[in-house]
Amino acid sequence: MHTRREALRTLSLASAAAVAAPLLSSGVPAQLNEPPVAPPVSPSAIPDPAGGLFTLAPLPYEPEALEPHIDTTTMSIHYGKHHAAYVNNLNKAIAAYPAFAGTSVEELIRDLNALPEDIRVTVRNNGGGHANHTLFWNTLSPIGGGVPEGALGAAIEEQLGGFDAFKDALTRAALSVFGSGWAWLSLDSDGRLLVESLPNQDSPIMFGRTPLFGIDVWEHAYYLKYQNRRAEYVKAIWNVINWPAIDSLYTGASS
Ligand code: MN3
Repeated sequence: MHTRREALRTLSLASAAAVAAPLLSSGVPAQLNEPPVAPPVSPSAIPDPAGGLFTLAPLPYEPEALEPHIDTTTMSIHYGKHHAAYVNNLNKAIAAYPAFAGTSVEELIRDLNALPEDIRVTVRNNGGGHANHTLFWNTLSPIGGGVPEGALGAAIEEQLGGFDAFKDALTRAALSVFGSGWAWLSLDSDGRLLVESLPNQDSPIMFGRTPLFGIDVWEHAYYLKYQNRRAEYVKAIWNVINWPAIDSLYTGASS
C-alpha cells in the first residue's frame, strides 16, 4: 500500500514524463522501455539558482535557435550552467548583506569600491558575468545580422568611420583578448561610441561606460564547435546580432 507521499511522488513523475514526451517527438514514437532522453535545456528547466535575490531570466529563444552559428550544446551549457553559476555565486556572496535587496546588478557593479571588501572580487566576477550574459542573450537573435539602422547606424557612420570600419575594430578587439574576456561596443560618459576589450567578466559599467553589445570570447562560448578557431566564431556572431535591440539600448542611453 502506497503512502500518500509515495502516491504523490509517483503522480508527479508521471506528469513530468507526460510533459517531457512531446519534446521527444521527431515523428518517431518513444519506446516505453528506452531510457529517457534528456530534452535540450529549455528556460523552464532551469531551477531558480538558490532562490536568491538575482534570478536567471529565460533565454529569449530556444537554445537551438542560433544554429549553426552558435550550436545547441554550447548554448545550453553556456546559459544553463555558466550563466546560472554566475547568478548562484552572486546570490551566495550578497546573502550576508540584506541591504542590497532591491539593488540591480548594474548598480552593484557600477561602484565596486562601495561594496564590502570581502565580496568585492566575487561581485566583480559573478555580478559582471550575470550582467554581461544577460545583455549577450538579449542582443542576439535567430533573425539577426545585417547592419544597424536608425540612430545607432548613423552614430556608427559618424563616430566610428562607418559599419565596415566598426566591424573590423570590434573583430580585432575580440581577437586581441588574451585569455578570457569580452570585446565591447560601449558608450562613454559623453555619449560617444567606442570599441574596447576587457578581461574576464569586467563590464564597461565598472569604468563608467554603458555596454551596448559584447562578444563573449571566453573559450566556453565557442570551443565545442570552433575549438581554437576563435576568428571563425567571431565571424559567425555577426549573423545573429540583434541590431534593433542594440539600437533601443543606444537610444535609451543617449537620450
Ligand atoms: Mn560566457
